[in-house]
Amino acid sequence: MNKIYLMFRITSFLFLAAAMQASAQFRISGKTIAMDSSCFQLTDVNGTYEAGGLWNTIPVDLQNPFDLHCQLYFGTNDASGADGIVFLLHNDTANFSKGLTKGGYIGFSGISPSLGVTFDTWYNDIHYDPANDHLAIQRNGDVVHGTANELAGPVDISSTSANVEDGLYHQARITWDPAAQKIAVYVDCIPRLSYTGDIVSSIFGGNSLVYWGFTAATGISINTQRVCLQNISFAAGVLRDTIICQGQYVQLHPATGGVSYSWSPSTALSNPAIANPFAYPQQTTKYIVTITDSCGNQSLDSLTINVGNNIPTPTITRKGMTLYCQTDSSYVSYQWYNGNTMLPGETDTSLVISAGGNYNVEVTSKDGCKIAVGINVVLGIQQSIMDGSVRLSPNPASDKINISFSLNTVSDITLSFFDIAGRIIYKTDYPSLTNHFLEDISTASFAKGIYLLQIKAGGESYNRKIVIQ
Ligand SMILES: [Ca+2]
Ligand SMILES: [Ca+2]
Repeated sequence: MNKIYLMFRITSFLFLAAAMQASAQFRISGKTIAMDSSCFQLTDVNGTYEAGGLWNTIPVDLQNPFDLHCQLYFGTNDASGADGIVFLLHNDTANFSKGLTKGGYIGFSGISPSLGVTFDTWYNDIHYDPANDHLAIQRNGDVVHGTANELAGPVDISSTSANVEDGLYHQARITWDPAAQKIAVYVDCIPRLSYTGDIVSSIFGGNSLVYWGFTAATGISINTQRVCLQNISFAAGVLRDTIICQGQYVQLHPATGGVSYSWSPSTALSNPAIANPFAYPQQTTKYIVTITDSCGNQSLDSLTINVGNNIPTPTITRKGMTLYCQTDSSYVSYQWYNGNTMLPGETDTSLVISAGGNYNVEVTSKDGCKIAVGINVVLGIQQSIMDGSVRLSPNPASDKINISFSLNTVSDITLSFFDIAGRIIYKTDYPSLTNHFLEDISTASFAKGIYLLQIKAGGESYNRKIVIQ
């Protein structure tokens, strides 16, 4: 499934889901050195009987296709050059650090179960090697030709030359089609060899999860041997239609099989020239990608991003210390946040708070579209009430009453006294007060009885019963 990365706006912050593309993980063994992030030297020309391994540590599933493009360098020694490079599939992480076989075993022998595409540049008569630099598909580390472990080949590595130890990088491509159960090998853009068979069952005991890597070795004869990885796809290589919501974006499942990509239309894409750009169309859009492989061949793939209906933005209202999210028939769930910290279990339409702060609620529609809004709660007098710091003294009172409370923000204060019939009998405004309210209010003219004191501050009001005696 495509991963959908959702973007939604909140009053005071923005969620940008970090879209991490899993980068290939490699381990090296033996004589291998990393030349850069994609090129590895497996053996060098200075030592006899050496071997090197390059191991990808992320399991891949042979139920999915793969398409690997790389360049192989076999060195410059022909008559005195050896021994070759093997691409292999295996299923044991112990192979990452295992000692590798050398000479004509090319690091492949001893790794079993396995499937190897063996690029062999040295004639070993005991292996029944052809004289030319040759290629075969062999299993379980067996480099001998003509055995039951030889699945295909041998054929010449190059369709045009008996020798590939020519100081040139040779384009190699290895593909797996799980529907056809076919592995195919191309060299210098020419199909060279293929094998059709149920390798998951016949080699890997029915478990389709495997690892891939390369080995190489030298013997008495030696060469510098390298592999440069170009484009690798070990995943379902079919673009799929997807749905996003308005204002959101999606990282496209990578187009595969190419060394370059060109998306059309190029609009609403983070980069129309990469395999997996982010797309943020505002309306439903069909994208077509032109894929150019390492041999210059072009193919097309496409997908449609359906942009779902917008959902209405809710509003948050506050009554006292409770926040209420507006409801709507399109909302199916709610999640409250304090700042950007999710509040576990706070999935009702309302939230009881105990302190000021920036509160957000994210609502989700039935098709998974999300939108979030926030409210910044600055507690003034209400917080004083919560704190118990509104003081009325004395109460009951006679000729005066002292009123005090704290303010968290500049507020316009209005004090009002209502009699029991609801008539206002006293009212005073105190504009733009800060910090603290402290006043003696004369009640000498009040008739004895029960009154309601109302304190209004910053749009909030607080009522308290006062007795004059
Ligand atoms: Ca050989
Ligand atoms: Ca040769």
